[in-house]
Order: sequence, then structure tokens, then C-alpha cells
Amino acid sequence: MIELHYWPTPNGHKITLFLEEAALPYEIKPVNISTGEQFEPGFLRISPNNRMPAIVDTDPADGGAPISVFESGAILVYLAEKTGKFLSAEPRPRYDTLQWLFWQMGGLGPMAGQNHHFSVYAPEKIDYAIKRYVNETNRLYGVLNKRLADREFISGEYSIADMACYPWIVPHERQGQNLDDFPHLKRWFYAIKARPATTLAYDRGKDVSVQPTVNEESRKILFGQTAASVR
Ligand SMILES: N[C@@H](CCC(=O)N[C@@H](CS)C(=O)NCC(=O)O)C(=O)O
Repeated sequence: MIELHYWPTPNGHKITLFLEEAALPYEIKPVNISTGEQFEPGFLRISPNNRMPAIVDTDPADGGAPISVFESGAILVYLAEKTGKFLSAEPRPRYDTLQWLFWQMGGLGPMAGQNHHFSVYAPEKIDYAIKRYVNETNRLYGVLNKRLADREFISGEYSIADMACYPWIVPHERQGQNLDDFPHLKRWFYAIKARPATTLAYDRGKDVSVQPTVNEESRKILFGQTAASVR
């Protein structure tokens, strides 16, 4: 059984997308990041960066003690290796998928995240910061659009690279992006949206919470963190 420590945000959705596609049994352990549950000692033991998602596999392949994994990219690789799904074992297609997974982890996710922060959440509107991250998101959408021009999914077949990217394209309007400017990306986006597992994954999220994660109270918890927060 996989225990999924989760809150319904883009990084959380990546993992429910995988688990629903693979039809792997899992149990959601909500981590309400609006109220500070990401700082609880029990959670920090499996996710020392005080971020969700994280998983605990209580039935690992080696039959040993439970294995915990944090960082959504590492979790996707772990689950792909456990199930033999959505990541090829052959070196060429495997690294094709992994390079795009890392592209999402180091580029699309952090840049779109800063875009949300400065465009939507920051108490002052700083033109330079907004332009910087809206433009960078735009560039990354352009890169993905080009990649998808001659293939159905990011690395040919549906893979963990697609599962990592899709939840970060869902809030495209809030990121100041128009999918009509990116026709191949738009075709890919609606193809993933139409998958039954995608609907199931997002429905699981709604079962956990439909409240906005960022509100007046949670701003203090989410946006005022320093090293002292995890001491
Ligand atoms: N690189 C991490 C990022 C995870 C992340 O930023 N999670 C956010 C929600 S999307 C979180 O837990 N935030 C809690 C906080 O900011 O205190 C991953 O991909 O797992």
C-alpha cells in the first residue's frame, strides 16, 4: 500500500495522476499546508523540506522496512520503477523521459510557481518580477509546444514527464498564458484532461479540499518561512 502525504496543489496532483493511471492502491494522508501541517515533526521525518507530496511504501519490492520518498520527481520515478509503468527500462526512451521530468522539476514548476506568487499572491505588484516570470513561463510553454509538434506525448508514449507537466499547465490563465498561442501544447493538454485517470485524480483532490490553499491566514504560514520554521 502507498501512503500519499498530499494536498491538492499542482505538485500533489502529479502523484494522484500516476496512482490513478497505474490503478495502484493508495491511501491519502492529508497535509493541510494552509494550517502548517507541513511542519509537524512526523511529516518532517519523511519530508525534511517541509513540502508535500511525500509517499511511504509500506510494501516495498525488497520486502524490507517501509520506504519513504519526498520530491515529486523522485516519487514519480520510484512509482514508475515499482510498477514498471510510464518510464521505459530501455536507456534511450528512459532518458528521453527523465530529461523532460527534470526540465519540469527545475524549470516549468519553479518558474510557474514564482509567476503565481508575484502575479497573484504578492501583497505589492512588482512589475519587474511579474514580467520576468510571465515571460519565462511563456518561453517554457514555447519549448514544450515545439517538443509536442511531432509527437503525441512529451516522450512519445504517455509517461511520468507528462504527469509532471500537466498540473502546471492547468492554471495557464493565472500564469498569463493563452493556450491558443501554443497549438501543440493545447492539443496535448486536452488529450490528458480527457483521460479517465485525470478526472479521478482531480476528483480525489476535491475530496480532500476545495478551499483555496492561500488565504489571509495561510499567507503568514506559507510566505514567511525561514530556517527557523524547520528548527
Ligand atoms: N520540489 C518539490 C516542491 C513541492 C512544493 O513546493 N509543495 C508545496 C505545495 S505545491 C508545499 O508543500 N508547500 C508548503 C509550504 O510552502 O510550506 C516537489 O516537487 O515535490
